Amino acid sequence: MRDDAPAGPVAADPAGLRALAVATLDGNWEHDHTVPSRTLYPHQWSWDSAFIAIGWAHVRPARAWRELASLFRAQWADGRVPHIVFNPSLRVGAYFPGPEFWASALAEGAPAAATSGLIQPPVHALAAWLAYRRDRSEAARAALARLYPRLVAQQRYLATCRDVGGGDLACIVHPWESGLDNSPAWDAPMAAVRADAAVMRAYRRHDTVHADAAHRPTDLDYARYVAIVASYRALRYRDDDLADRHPFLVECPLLNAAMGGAEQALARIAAVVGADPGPHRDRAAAITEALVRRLYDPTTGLFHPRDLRTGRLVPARTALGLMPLGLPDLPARTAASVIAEACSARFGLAPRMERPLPSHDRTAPDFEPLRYWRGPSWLNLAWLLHRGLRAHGRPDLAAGLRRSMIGLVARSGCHEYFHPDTGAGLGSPAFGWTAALLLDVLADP
Ligand code: 2M8
Repeated sequence: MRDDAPAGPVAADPAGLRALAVATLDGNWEHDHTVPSRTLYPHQWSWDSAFIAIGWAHVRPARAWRELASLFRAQWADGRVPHIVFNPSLRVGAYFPGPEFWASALAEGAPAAATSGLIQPPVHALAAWLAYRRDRSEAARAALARLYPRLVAQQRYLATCRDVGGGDLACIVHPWESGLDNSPAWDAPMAAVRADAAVMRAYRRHDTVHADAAHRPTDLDYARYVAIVASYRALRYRDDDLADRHPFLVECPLLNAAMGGAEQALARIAAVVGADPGPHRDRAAAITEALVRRLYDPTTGLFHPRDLRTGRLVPARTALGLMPLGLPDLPARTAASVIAEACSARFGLAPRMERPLPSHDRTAPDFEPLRYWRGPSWLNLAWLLHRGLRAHGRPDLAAGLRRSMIGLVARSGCHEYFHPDTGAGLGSPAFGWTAALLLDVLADP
């Protein structure tokens, strides 16, 4: 089956949209978690589960807690939350790279379940907090209390094992850890990874069976993805020697903004479960300070990834650079410059948006409107920016973004991503976080 966009509007009113989103989530529910997509991503993904839990909290709150609990059952002893938890009942080859490629069982401290060895942005504490805000039942409080130490361990892993640059930020060791796999943000650091596209002849890519190859990362991208995993796997996914032995080490603005946001959420959660919020507030402030110090470029008015191999900021202006706006304690002048960039022709944010938010600078020569994270619009990026705009006193822009998100799904359905000019649906047609985050914005006018 190929994923083609529907021809006309799929739902015209909020009730119809809500029904579509709930049906999408129900269709992707799999005993204790929700798959991002039945075709492209049939296992459990880390940050997808967090976004999806936010949606479940609106309609079937018990599933929000099961979703997060099942993910954190696969947490490693060192605190890392794996970016994929494999469903053992699926056939070999249901996804590439599958469990046999990752070989997580060889690593010390890996869980019984087969998982990847990578992480994704830690949006889970925020998800848990938002789920609790909607469902303050005794069962929810108990679930939150069980999650709290695991969320704290997740943060500790990032703040210690992943602070390779020594600047109080976490680094990613693979583009997959950013969640924006083939963003132009990774082109420069990826160019240093030695690989040959011909390597992919030895493997069978699963994504291009279900989606148009022109809408996905290239074979050369995949050859490098495979090479970077092979490097980390050879270290048994240990982080001690990364600086000397690993080819890809980058501080990502989105991942670190999520880490700061997680401390803000943990401070609130701590107050509910009888723990001390103070250390979380202190760490949140330290992360915001480090983000501004290390990743903000006053000449572009945006945040940029820092490549630890060269010590330099990556010049590409991508939507990643807008994401620290989600931190409420971002200095007002920094927030104002990020908002100005978001409103520029590059990203087109406005109270009445003509086109949806792109994932990359529209004016850049390497902007590709169809190719995955190199231009298309994604609901999770819009949702994160929407929160930031509200936190920084721009309800007018937040409302414009909200309308644009709803308009995308009304036109094309719960697609994975959307054409940034026409809004046509791309990728998987029944995608979990699109449905979940739509439920969230519909519920909160
Ligand atoms: C995409 O990433 C996976 C690898 O992790 C893939 O391309 O196969 C990304 O969009 C990522 O952000 C997302 O979590 C995942 C599942 O939806 O798919």
